[in-house]
Amino acid sequence: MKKALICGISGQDGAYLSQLLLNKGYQVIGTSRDTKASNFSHLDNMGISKHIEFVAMAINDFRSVLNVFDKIKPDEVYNLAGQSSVGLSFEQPVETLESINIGTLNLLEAIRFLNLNSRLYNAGSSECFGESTEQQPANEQSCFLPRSPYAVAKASAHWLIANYREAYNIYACTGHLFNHESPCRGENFVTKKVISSVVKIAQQKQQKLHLGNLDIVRDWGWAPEYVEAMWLMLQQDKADDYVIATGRSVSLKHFVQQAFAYFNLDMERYLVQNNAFLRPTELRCSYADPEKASKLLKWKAQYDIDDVVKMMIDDELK
Ligand code: GDR
Repeated sequence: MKKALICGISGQDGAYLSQLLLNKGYQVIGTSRDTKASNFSHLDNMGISKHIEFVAMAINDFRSVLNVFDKIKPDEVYNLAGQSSVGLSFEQPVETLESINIGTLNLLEAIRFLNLNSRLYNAGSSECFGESTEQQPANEQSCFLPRSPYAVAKASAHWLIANYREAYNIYACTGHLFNHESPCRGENFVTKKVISSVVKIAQQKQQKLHLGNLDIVRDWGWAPEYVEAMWLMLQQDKADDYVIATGRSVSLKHFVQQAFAYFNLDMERYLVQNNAFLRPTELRCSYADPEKASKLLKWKAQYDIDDVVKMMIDDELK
């Protein structure tokens, strides 16, 4: 039985990836900094916690990473750990760089030091590319122009993966996933905030929805299918980096409009633009070209943003 180690298992992607790997017959081992204090509610709700072995690991502590790798000797490692909020990275820049950069380096060093054959997936981000346009969407050849501490850290981690792959022949990949959403998203991300607020407004439990910049444009996809791309990256003959996205970008305004339209409500009556939610620097437009994944991984998104809005609302109403 193949062993998969999911570093940072408690979030949205950790939950869907665990489900996918268990269905494929893997032994799944999940890490979090403190397994006793962590919240594994997504895994509990999916009814899969009992099939997962949880181990405590602080990704920014080499001794801790080395111990876990030495004990488990995983076939596949998925690095989903570290800061995941772009907004929070402006408030916690040091923690962001430490958890993402030192964290990724510790995983690579553990594989190198123990001379393991583990294959490593590293969660990159569309944020690395900075601004892109419909005419020139970001792909694997695009240069990086990060615009937040989070994006700077993810760009640096990308190069660590690329360097260790070349220098030590480690099978390591970065997946630059564009925004991917689901009912398991935390409320600190805009899609979940919008969906749960619009549902409350429709049920007359909330008056207004406060948001920052409504003109931002993102490629929003469906998280449960994005984890399949992570797995596929580790099943190839050669390790490589990939952009994962739907190929369709829309504005936040469009997203919000769709959510209110579900209940036949007029967005303008409830929406408040609030500067408290603006970021010091903002990535305005993000467009993706996911052609390489389609050609080499045979992966293509089945759902786009309009499906995502509907599926998130349907779940919220359950
Ligand atoms: P993002 O996701 O920063 O793209 O990173 P988020 O949902 O936080 O923001 C998306 C865009 O919406 C704007 N926005 C608001 N955002 C939040 N959170 N709350 C608001 O009230 C609000 N109003 C407007 C933001 O400014 C931003 O432009 C996500 C994360 O999952 C990263 O980990 C991942 O790498 C990238 O997507 C791809």
